[in-house]
Amino acid sequence: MKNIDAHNHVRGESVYLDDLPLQQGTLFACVFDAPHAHGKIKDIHLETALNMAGVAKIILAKDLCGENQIGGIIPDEPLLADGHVHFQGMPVALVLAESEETARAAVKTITVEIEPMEVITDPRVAFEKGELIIPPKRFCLGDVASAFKTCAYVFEGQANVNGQEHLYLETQGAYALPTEGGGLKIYASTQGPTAVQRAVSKVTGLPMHRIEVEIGRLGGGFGGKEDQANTWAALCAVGAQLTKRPVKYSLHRMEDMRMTGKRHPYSADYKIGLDQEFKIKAYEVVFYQNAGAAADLSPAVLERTLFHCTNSYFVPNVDATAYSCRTNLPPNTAFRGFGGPQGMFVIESAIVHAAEKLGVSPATIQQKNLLQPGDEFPYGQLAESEAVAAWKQADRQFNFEHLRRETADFNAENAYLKRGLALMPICFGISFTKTLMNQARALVHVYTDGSVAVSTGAVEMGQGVNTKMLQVAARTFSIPAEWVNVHTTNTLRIANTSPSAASATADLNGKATLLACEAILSRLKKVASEELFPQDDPAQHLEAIRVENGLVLYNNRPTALDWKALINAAFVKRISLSEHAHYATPGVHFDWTTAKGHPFAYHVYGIAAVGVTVDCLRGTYAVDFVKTVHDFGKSMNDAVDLGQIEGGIVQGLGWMTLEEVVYDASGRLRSNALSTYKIPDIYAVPKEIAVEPLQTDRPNLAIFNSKAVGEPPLMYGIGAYFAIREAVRAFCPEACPDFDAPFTPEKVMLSLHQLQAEYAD
Ligand code: LUZ
Ligand code: MOS
Repeated sequence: MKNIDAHNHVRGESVYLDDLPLQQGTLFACVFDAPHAHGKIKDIHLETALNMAGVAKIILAKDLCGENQIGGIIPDEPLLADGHVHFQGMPVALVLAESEETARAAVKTITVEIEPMEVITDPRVAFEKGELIIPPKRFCLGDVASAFKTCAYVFEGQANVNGQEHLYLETQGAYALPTEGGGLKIYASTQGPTAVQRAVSKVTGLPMHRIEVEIGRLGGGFGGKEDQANTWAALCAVGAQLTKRPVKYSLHRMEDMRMTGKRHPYSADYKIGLDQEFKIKAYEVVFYQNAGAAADLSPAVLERTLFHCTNSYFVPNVDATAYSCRTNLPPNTAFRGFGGPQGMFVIESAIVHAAEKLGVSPATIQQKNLLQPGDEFPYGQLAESEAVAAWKQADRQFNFEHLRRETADFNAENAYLKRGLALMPICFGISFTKTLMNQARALVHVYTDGSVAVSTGAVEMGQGVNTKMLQVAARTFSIPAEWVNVHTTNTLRIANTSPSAASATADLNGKATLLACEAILSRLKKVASEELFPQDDPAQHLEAIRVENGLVLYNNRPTALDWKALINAAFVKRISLSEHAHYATPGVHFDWTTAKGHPFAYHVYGIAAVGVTVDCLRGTYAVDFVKTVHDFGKSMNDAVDLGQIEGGIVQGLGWMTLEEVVYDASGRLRSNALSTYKIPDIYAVPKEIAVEPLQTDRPNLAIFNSKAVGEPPLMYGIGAYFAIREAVRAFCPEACPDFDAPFTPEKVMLSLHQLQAEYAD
């Protein structure tokens, strides 16, 4: 089935926040944000702005009716600066004006006097000074200390990986409308309807039942709107509450880039121990996460780094520690993979380090250590591993030896162009690591004309979740897709939502939709029995009755009833045609006192072979291919899933190659626009992306066995980093660049120039 949004998207008819018709009297918001990264506010000068024609109000922290607090996991984040600023871009004052232009012009006239304090941008410096967001987290398996003593080879090093700007096409924004009796209706571009509702409740002092949050769709989220959409919704809400007028804020790109957090940069120290046969016996790793100035989702992101620190390998002795370090950067936040990719980059670096020192291919070490079914993860869950199956199938379909030979032949023939090849196996746990978040609800109505309306807590952000929800209802009822409509996400219809995140949205909301449809269907079958066999006990016929393709069948034969007649009969009999269903993932649990449990419903596996060509004179490169065998379980929508995989791969490549977030020592974002922050464009995408489904029929907890697909493919992109490294070393075998992602063309050039300096010696 095609993505149901495709038609509207290509015609520009899909309705995003900025497309909503505005109510008369709407005010436009703009934030004055901190020009310094750390300091005490001495004075703020609002006079010029206040005197400008068209400026309706300027709101400061002291004006809020509720609490000046939007921290979700830890209450450490004021909505508006109160006395102190902690990062450049921190909201200080909210200007409301009759037009966007006036609001922005007024903001430009505001000045603030700040007594500067020390600015920390480096997580290791923050760690030295004891600036931790939460106490350290640690995973242990076996006994690393004694294991290292028995290892034939031990290697230690450092790996650094930078952040990433979400660059959703639609910037952050919200529109808040006062409702009768002092309530609020909020249109928000958020992955977390309930998170917005809670934040608005806190800062306005209104109970949650007075606040309605409505979401049509998002022009991308990627994690950037899991928590950080709250700020803009809360600001608009406060504005609407204090002025009794609608308030809208839709951020400019540069405001968005400057004021919002990104993927977390990490610095890590690793120590890896192998035996004679290159089996990994021990792995010790310490992660320093650059959390930024407030907790945001950093503690949860930190946990997922630990959950994925051994990627798809079995390591019998693991000691992994993670520190969430407070710096004076905008609070970093969820981003596709949620800390997992950073953990995986570090163990891949350790393996490549070992392979280079031992003079073997990294693939040799990777393959020998793949998780086998029944192996234990450092957090206690046992793997139902597909890692070996994916590797073998990829070798069969892509012929690794042939790819290696092609690469070597090319390199033998070319002096300045060099190719590199890397394999990147992945393993990603599906479920929110916080067990309570693994629940969802759906509301299904069948109307008297037979048409069906579905509401869930899922937010459509371009990932195609609405298409999947529609498929669940149409397939369960066995009616044509056109008879089903999936509606907006709204906190009045679906309460207490988990954010659309963790790749789990289709599973959680799809299962709730399935339960709702099944409940209605079972009532309908009873009605059908009563209609077809009025004299009999319905129980004796239920088994033989089926709804298929809009018809009611009895023992596989058509009856006088069709779907519409059945719905009508049920309505006449006063049988409920609506259902609100609740789903909670069974079997998941985790105990942080022991750091053990079964946090994930299942894992997604896969492997990519990534090939690149590096121009060793210019430092530029092209990704020639990404060939993957990917564990879909059994995809319920090939087109939607392929779109997720291609997008994820390119986003992962961007993170590992071109995209470089740069803050200077004063905490100012230098890569603050698309002229200075380079994301993959059509020319940077791989020339070939091949996606082969892993042939497996193992049952799983995914909706219709169609495994979660949102985040895992991003991590195939990590292969590009190591493929570029291979190419650099093909040009000059002694090259040993630091493990420091992204591998920008500048860094490729520098590693080649450093080498020339060494040759000169
Ligand atoms: N968000 C979250 C996530 O709150 N918890 C998670 O475990 C998670 N995992 C991936 C992406 N977002
Ligand atoms: Mo996410 S990183 O699944 O919001």
